[in-house]
Amino acid sequence: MWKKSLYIGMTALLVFLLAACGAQTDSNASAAQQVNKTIIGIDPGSGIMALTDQAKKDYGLEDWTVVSASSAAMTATLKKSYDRKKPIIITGWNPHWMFSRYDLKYLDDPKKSYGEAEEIHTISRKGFAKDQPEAAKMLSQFKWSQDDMGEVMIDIQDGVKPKDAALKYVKKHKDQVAKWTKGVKKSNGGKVNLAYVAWDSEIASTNVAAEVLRELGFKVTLTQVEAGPMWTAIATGSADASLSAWLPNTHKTYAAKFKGKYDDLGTSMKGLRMGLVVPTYMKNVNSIEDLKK
Ligand code: PBE
Repeated sequence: MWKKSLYIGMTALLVFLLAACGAQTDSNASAAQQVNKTIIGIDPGSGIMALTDQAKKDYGLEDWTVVSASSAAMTATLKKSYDRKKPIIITGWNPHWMFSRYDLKYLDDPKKSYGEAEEIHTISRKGFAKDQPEAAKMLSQFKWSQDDMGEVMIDIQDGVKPKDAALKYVKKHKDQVAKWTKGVKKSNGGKVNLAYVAWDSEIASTNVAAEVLRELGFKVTLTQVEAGPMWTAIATGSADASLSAWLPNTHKTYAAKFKGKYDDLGTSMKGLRMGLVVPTYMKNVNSIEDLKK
């Protein structure tokens, strides 16, 4: 009998100890303790996951875990923690609707692991501009701001289908669409296959560009893939173009691997940002360096 109660006692102690070692909500605890040395990441092929690996080395955080999932899973986890004011660290980027929905802050990155002055590029397979010069011209003229993209992203986040959110944007911003389509001749069903990755920013841009091309008479198909396969699809010619290339830093490994096998049609957006992001209620952490404490 005493053996059994000792066993129960030991189990209770173990549970207590495990809980004590786990994530703490005590705001005096270090950020490392509060989140149990865990960062909520996104899809493994994304540039931000590679950059986070680099950040772990740069800041001596080798014993931290970066959970890889998808950007949808990351935002779901963020919402869960945020609603309960629980500590959480995520991999985040601009443009993204999460910054208008939640009060969040980037952790300072004095070692610049996440680079600077990132841009979104539109890339195409070799020969696309020759085969479909009008579509290529429109895609190279497609440029917008973070606020513009935000309109579409927020609608999608509110439950509007990406295609409908894109159509709404295109109808509302006729002047901008006129700039994108300036000098572009209409097509009679020319085919364009756009590859994209399911990041909120790229779901928005790809759907808007697709609707503009459709208005011009193109038959557009969208193919959703992971980051690596997206670059491969462009390099091998199985997709025509993609608005999902983040350069010069985020996708530098892919750009180097496929050098000479794709064309750069230009940038659609500039001044992007990436890094580790926390809710502003996590007051004791402001820099990635604070994670060492
Ligand atoms: N992102 C958004 C991507 C590019 C677009 C920052 C999540 C990445 O490869 O990390």
